[in-house]
Amino acid sequence: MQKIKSSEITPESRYLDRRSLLKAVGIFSASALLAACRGTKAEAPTAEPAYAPWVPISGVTPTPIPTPKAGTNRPTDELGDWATPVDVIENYNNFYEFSPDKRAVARLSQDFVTDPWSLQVGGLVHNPKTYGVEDLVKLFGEEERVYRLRCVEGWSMVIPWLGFPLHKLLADAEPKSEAAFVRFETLSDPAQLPNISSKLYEWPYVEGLRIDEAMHDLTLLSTGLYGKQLAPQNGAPIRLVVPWKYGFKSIKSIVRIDLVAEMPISFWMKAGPKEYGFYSNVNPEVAHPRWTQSNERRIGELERRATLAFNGYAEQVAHMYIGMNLSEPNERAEIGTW
Ligand SMILES: Nc1nc2c(c(=O)[nH]1)N[C@H]1C(S)=C(S)[C@@H](COP(=O)(O)O)O[C@H]1N2
Ligand SMILES: [Mo]
Repeated sequence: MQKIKSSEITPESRYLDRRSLLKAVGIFSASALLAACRGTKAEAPTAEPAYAPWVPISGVTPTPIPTPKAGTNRPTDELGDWATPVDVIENYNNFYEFSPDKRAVARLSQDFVTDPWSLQVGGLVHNPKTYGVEDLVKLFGEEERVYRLRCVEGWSMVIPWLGFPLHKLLADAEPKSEAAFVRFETLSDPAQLPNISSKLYEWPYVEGLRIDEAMHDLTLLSTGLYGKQLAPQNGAPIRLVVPWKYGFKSIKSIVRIDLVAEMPISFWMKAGPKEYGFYSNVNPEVAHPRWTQSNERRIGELERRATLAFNGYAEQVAHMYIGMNLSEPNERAEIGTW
């Protein structure tokens, strides 16, 4: 695997410029300094440049979200936790093609054109096909799945997704026997995605799953949330949801899905090979090099809560990782059958 040094991604001069700029406008908080210093110089860019995850956003104590009253349309997950309110889900987003600023993505993505949209499925399959996104729900149906989303930065939400299991689409494509991984790619249209001009990252956003992970019934292609179509900021018109992995695996606004023989190198593996690995299963035992993963902030709650192994889905998915060294950061060591 080719590793890209952070020095190649972020030239020193650029880094210093950004620092002095931030200093000049007076927004260089202690936490930002910490994240920025570590994130760009010695190491790789971070998924969270603005604040360290154990510090509340902008130093402000978040307003607790009251427990919904009976009769509201907020469902709970299978652990009994309330879904995060829809306006929070739609206004706190990681979507780097628009901006690394989570609170700016909703605004910047308002005019994103998601109709017409085609999804190309190919690679090592017997039945390559290009689908109009409007046909997908007709072909594969739509169901609600209330899943936890745990971002690698240390926050989480509960989201009532609409969608269909990816295995339905894969069955239609008929993977060849050599297909061992699935590679996903986001749209990379510079006219629509302002931040893909950023040289800090290598575009398009790419993600991957091992084929058994992709075939797992929890793995969803999502077309909506809270009973309506996805907003652009949440990855319209179609995005992946893999609830037992860190949120960055759940790639948004997908245009291509390819069955491949080799492990795909993902966007974050390129951006920070020491920090983000292929498997990236939620694991409270393995710290990120710059922060703990043992706990998380459920958006809307004051107290941090313990992070669960495989984000609470261990019973369903842990068997897929038997024989792998899960204590290795990023779980890159491949032992066993793969
Ligand atoms: N194409 C693309 N997909 C992406 C991202 C991104 O920057 N670009 N961010 C990821 C990260 S880090 C997270 S936590 C989730 C956030 O999904 P949400 O905004 O719908 O909650 O999307 C993931 N999918
Ligand atoms: Mo994330």
